[in-house]
Amino acid sequence: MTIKDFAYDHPDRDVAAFKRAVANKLIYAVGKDPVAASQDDWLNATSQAVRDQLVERWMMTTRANYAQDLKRVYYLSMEFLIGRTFTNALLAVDLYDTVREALADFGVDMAALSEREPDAALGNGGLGRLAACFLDSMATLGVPGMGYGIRYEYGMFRQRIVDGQQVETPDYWLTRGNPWEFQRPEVNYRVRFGGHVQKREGAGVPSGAADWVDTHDVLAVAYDTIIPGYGTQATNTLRLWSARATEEIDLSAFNRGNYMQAVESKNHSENVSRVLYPDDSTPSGRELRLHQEYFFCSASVQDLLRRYLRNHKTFDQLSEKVSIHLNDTHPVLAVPELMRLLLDEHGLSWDVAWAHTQKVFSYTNHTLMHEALETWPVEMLGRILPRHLQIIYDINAKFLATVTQKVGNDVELMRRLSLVDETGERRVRMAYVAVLASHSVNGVSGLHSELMKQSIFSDFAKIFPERFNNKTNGVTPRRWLAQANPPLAALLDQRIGKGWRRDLSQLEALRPMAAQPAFVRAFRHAKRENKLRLANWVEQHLKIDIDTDAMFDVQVKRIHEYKRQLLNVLHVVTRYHRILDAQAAGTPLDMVPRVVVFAGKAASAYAMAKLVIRLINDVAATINADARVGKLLKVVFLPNYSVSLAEIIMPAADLSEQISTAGTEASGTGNMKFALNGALTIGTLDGANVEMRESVGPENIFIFGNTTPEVADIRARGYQPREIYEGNAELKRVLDAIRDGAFSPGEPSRYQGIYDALVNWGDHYLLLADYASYVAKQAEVDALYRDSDAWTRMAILNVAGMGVFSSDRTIAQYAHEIWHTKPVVLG
Ligand code: 4GP
Repeated sequence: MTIKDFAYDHPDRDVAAFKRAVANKLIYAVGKDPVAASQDDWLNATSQAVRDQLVERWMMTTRANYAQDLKRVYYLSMEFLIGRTFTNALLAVDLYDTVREALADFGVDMAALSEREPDAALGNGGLGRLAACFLDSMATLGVPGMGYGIRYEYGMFRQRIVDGQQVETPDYWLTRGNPWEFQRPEVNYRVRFGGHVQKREGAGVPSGAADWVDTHDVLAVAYDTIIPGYGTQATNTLRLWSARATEEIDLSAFNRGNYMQAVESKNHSENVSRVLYPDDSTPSGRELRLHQEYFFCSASVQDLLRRYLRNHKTFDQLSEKVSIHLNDTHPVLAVPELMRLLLDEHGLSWDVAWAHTQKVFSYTNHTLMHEALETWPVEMLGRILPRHLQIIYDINAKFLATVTQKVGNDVELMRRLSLVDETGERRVRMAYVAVLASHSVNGVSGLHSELMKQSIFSDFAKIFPERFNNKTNGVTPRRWLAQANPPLAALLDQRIGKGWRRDLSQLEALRPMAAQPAFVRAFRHAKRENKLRLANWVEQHLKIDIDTDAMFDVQVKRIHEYKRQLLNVLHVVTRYHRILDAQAAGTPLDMVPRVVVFAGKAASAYAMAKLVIRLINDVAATINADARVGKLLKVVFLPNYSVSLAEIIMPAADLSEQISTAGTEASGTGNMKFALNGALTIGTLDGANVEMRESVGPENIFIFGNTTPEVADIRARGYQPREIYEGNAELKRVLDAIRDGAFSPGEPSRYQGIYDALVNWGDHYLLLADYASYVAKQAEVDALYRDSDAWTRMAILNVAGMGVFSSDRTIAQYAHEIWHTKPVVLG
């Protein structure tokens, strides 16, 4: 029986049929009379009708995966920053116009509907968004796989700006239900915590097996979302786990009439999947986080073993059929969990289990920041996951023994290599567990992968040089060009055809068009439409009027000191002073008008990042209210940065700010999205900026600042930011203005801390060292912008050079070089 035998008639591209499908959903699934239906009801009904189009493909793909017994990739990630699904799904099934017309016939505006869909913000930043782009590319390339993560009820917090300051509010994104997910109550696993370990003894018991007893258990219940591929029938699944209490309520308490206590323990268990940790590159020492990590690792590993065992009687073929990819260290507990299951539940010997483990796992590192490298106190691990701590100890002991065998007893080396950091409170270094257990360890840009080998993993890179490799990040052209930028997408379709959506290297064909005046005009026209769209958003939400002729100079990303939003602010204030000086002197000022746009969230506990947000808002308020400035300079901070807001911002940018201290940004992906949408980049030689420069040509990108070796050199020589401050009058004036309350007259000392951090406390990220070269480069940017044809030609060449930054290219490399998977064949 094929799935088609059961499938009901497809509306395909037939508007009347789709109208019937939507009306059916509205009446029978949502339970609403069309005359009484709200916008949200229509969105819900339409989403379900669109989802139906995906289900058949999904079942076909799943059947084919089983029939072909293909190797599957399990992508384990604490974060999937998906954003909205509706438009993405419409484009995938090629029903965009059909659905728009069908809804229009009902008097419903599809654009307004799609704006009502909440973002699935199950991630903090780059790492989570990368995971979402990867799912899209894996489906599109037919890589049999599955994303595993947590179904947080509260996603990334919503950011409001109140009196210039970030205020966090909870993001309960499921208020109106989620039409895209399928709850699978029958797919559930017991996840255990606490208790203690008993050695298992007796004849036939493999050495090392143990029993973990007296645990508190939580159930992990699966929720599945279909991930459609583009231009293919292939789909994948994102399986997210939600926590349920194992016992609905505590019956004895209930019988004693203590209702509150009865539900309390249930609530406690279910807290595990309640909320996403709003941290980015900061450690979170909270026990709940450890529970979350183990919760989803355990459920995922149990689930994938169950699937494997459906088709296989022994574990001999495990590594031929299963790849488990660790998206950073958050899922590393999957390593001792797999070992535990193989040893204790399936009776394998240690050596066999460990050999499987090493063949199955691979790991991506996303940051070199020392403070972001996860470690767990031995005491906490031992209390919450006693069996896993034992297993980690055993892995460590065996590893150190083999090293000793090779190099002799080098105590210092052992101390550095040990999975347990013994300095101070003993802690397990999760990144080391990942490196040791994986056959592949990759960074996310050429520069980062090199630095990773030289810094955090230098000892391991000497022992296992063959494990380390690079996979430069990419972004999906479906969401970040086709969906986000309809005017440019339409222009590309007309000039180079539609194939770029699945093969982004086709953008190369644009190169000669940079010399064609008609194309240059059309390209500029598309940019203008996008700028208008953003200007409307700003007018609507912030009541600020921005000029679309001005250069849109944009920096949007998480707020973090290393990303140096503050350096951007120093430049803004420099321009402000220049405008005031010219006004005062009555001299004409030939300055390119700019709208400087910021957006991004600060981790809720990161005081300095929050202070930077406040400064940006204070500077914006001062400059925007200063009549002397006029149209020359506007500053806007767009609140609540999100995937859906990024889709409006990226296409509208003229200039993309990628200005992190060299050696700190692992890759960046925003840098790619901007350039793909025709913005020029001003940036340091950091992360993937380095490869972008190669790809678009050094003459088509504005690179400034100290390089990674220069940064190291400056630090080694004893960096003295105060000398730079004293020696640069313009910079000094900017910093003094910030320090003295020019932007915070009601509280003049508000930004003393920022001044001190830069001038007196060492300027850790070398803003002052890069200031002069940044400001000089900005002058070159201005000069080019005055020649709008030259600017647009360069923007076109940037788009033309971005083919290599498709996540399809990245995933093809992962599939070929790390996972060794073959694509599914659909009949
Ligand atoms: C980010 C990195 O900071 C960014 O450079 C990179 O592009 C992105 O991962 C994807 O690889 N890291 C995080 C994190 O988001 O939480 O560490």
